[in-house]
Amino acid sequence: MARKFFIGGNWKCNGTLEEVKKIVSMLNEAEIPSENVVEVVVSPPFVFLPLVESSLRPDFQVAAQNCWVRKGGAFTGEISAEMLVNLGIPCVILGHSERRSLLNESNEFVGDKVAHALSVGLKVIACIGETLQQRESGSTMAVVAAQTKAIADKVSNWANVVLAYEPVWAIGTGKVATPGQAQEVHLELRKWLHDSVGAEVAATTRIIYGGSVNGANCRELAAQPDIDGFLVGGASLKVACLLSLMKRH
Ligand code: G2H
Repeated sequence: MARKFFIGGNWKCNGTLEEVKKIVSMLNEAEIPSENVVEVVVSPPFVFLPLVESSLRPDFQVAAQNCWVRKGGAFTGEISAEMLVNLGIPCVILGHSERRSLLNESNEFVGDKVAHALSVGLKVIACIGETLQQRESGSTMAVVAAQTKAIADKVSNWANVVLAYEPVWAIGTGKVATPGQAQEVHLELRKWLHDSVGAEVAATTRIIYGGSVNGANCRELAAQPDIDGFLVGGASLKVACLLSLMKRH
């Protein structure tokens, strides 16, 4: 089965109410390839989720940028996966490197979060990726395999998981991985999934790339056989840039 190309826009901690309304209305008016060709998900900050969910065109989906590791309760400041489901939010980004590094989210914690989010019916964009120091010391594959294993240890059904390979050194730096660098890791990840999880999961799971993707560099990356889409940060806030990504992949 062909893997449908996936474009996620991660707005991170950006935007005012007015800016978000403007982005949504520009996306709504845009002519883009049909949803049969590309799956589009935008991920606003929590406070804008209901607005975006209720006003965004129905062929695009909405994702939260995080959720709590288990059922809600006395966890001040957290948002539970159940709340997202209750709001009609279908998807969540988990394990982003900004949370791994700034908030000390461990591989095991991310694995638990992925498992819990899936268990309540959310789709998950699970992020993995190595730092520059890890790449330079030759441990890229060991790092991303350990991050993926922590998810695989807790998850048996991968149907609702998209794996996002985001090398930390490429995130928000303007220093995008070359198509060859990204393809090499995606291929190794697919092999890892094949050997450690199963042939069907390896063949069907979308592995998307994130890290300084924009309209100018996306075409060559998208042409790589194991790159099934993008998770886009900065460029996704510029609607023209996001649209050019959808049209050019
Ligand atoms: C990585 C990416 C989106 P950017 O965080 O997930 O951000 O495209 O700004 O590098």
